[in-house]
Amino acid sequence: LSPPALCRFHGAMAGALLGDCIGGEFEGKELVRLQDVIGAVRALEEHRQEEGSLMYSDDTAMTRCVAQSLIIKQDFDEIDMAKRFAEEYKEQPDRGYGNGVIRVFKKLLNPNCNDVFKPAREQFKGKGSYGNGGAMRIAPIALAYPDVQDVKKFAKKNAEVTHASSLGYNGAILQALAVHHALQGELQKDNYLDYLIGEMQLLENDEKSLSDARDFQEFPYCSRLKKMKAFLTRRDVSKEEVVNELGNGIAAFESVPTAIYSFLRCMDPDPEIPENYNGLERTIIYSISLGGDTDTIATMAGAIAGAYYGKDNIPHSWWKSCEAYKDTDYFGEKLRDLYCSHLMSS
Ligand code: R7I
Ligand code: MG
Ligand code: MG
Repeated sequence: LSPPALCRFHGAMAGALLGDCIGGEFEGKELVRLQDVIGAVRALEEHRQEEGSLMYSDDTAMTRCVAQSLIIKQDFDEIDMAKRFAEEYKEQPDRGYGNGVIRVFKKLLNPNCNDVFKPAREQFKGKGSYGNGGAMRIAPIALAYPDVQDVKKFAKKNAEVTHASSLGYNGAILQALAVHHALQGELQKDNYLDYLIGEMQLLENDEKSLSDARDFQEFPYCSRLKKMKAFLTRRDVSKEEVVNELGNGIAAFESVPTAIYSFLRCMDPDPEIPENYNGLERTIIYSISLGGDTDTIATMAGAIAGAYYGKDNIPHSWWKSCEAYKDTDYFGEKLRDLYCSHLMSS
């Protein structure tokens, strides 16, 4: 068995960074015009933005922690992971973190904390967070493990350091599977979705998932993945429909499916997006144009598209505009080394 090409690992890390940095400007706006997003990327193409000047947010700050921990420990280590998240927050608290998760970091920073999963379990009156913070940072897990069972297991554990609600960590598992599968090569939309639906059906039928979902709707992930399948058979799906049916919010179930949809939809040209943009560029532009939690939806869509299309499809001018852009090559290379070493030992 041979590992995926290096350009896919580079692409996933760079795509995630682009989504966060370019999407950041639009975060929280409900109405984003496609023309404004295209205007923003044109500014990068025309070098109207200084090198490295688009700042990344908590999405990337945490993704970098995940990558660094995996690379240094050469495996998943929840204690090291939790420590990195908390230290990173302490050093740069103004990256735009969610309001709730800050309490987790503060508890993790207490030297008496000896169970790194406990602070997350105490969030939101013991229900745990359903925010998308577990999913937004998960790409490095998908890049480090060739075995899908490992991807699922460690995506869940990684998310559980901050997100104890199954609605939160199931989103992280779904996003990790979406990246992991896109990394493997050519894909057919229907098969890809059927595979994800199959995996989520198993997860969403466990007791805790059924009970956590009761406050919202039944099978929040599977129901959206199925809607998505119907959307993909139509050419006229409007932005309003996507936002209403799939969501564009800060909850994991209202953003992870939307990121996956953006990637799949943008495999085909879009009459409203100029033809000179490739599938990866289209994915970033489209996912931001949906408004809402734009940095996070675009970082997740960007990671999937980057894993699929590879770094050759990432425009140099976009990439170079992002803060710490050079690091994505380092992370991609080291994570692929780890992927290969796991492949050899299996
Ligand atoms: O999930 P999280 O890390 O936030 C990530 C988001 C991304 O958009 C980033 O770009 C950044 O902007 O933040 O942080 P949490 O604080 O765990 O969850 C985010 C928000 O979701 C919380 O601040 C709450 O508003 C909401 N939320 C909940 N509200 C009520 N009850 C999450 N879980 C609950 C809940 O159980
Ligand atoms: Mg953010
Ligand atoms: Mg966000």
